[in-house]
Amino acid sequence: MEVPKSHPRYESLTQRGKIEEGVKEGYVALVGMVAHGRGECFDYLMGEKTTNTAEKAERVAAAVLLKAKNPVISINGNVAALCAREVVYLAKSLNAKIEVNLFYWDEEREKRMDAILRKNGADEVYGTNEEFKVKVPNLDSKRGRVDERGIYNADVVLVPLEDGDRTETLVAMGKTVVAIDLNPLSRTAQKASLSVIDNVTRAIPNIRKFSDELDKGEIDYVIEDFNNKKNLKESINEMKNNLDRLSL
Ligand code: PTJ
Repeated sequence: MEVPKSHPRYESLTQRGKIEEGVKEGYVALVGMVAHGRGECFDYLMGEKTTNTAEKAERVAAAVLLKAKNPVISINGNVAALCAREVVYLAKSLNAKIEVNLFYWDEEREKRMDAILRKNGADEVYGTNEEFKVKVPNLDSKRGRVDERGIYNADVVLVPLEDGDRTETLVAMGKTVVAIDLNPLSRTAQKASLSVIDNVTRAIPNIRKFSDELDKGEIDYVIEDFNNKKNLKESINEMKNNLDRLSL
């Protein structure tokens, strides 16, 4: 459906349309619609804009990714539908790999993911070749099969819209996990090394902007000066304060 730009819910309806299109094209899981709806609800609570705490975390995410030796951006169906091109831009600016990782895995979806990422400018896509797949320890879901050239050997993994199990496993493997999740209470947000509580459609371009702006000399300081647990708590307070304002 064509949404007129003047519609007050233009942005939200456009995102829904992209998810719907992805389902029709066979690369977004049907359950991806449910996940998107949950995200919308939290986005509403935070005022559908990047909050101060999210912006802080996005700047640190850029610093962590710039400092990484082998950074990898993990992509699932929803992320590909919402912002495949922005992910490719970010990967290029960070010299990071893009790896397809699906919870509701099937071969056909994986192929379609590969195609959609290449259509959006990716030169190389990891995680779509059986030859290089290895299993991470203690994770039985399909997410546990990763590319040995990518996530398996990554030091930093950016995981937008993730499930908590894998975040926990990757952290236990000694990796720095940067999660993007609108729900600050999710296990992913709680277990990640760095939690960006924002819509992936805003977070990815913001991280790229910060990665372009950050001076090499300030990277270590930006990382050391940040306390994830504290910032996460503040992000919950921001939602609370936003509700208080609205209920006055
Ligand atoms: O493509 P697949 O097979 O890997 O499946 C992807 C989904 C997203 C369906 C799968 O990972 C899943 O079921 O995820 P969950 O457990 O529902 O978690 C999704 C999380 O992402 C929830 O905490 C949502 O609040 C959050 N979320 C949804 N939309 C967005 C979001 N976070 C950031 N930006 C969004 N646009």
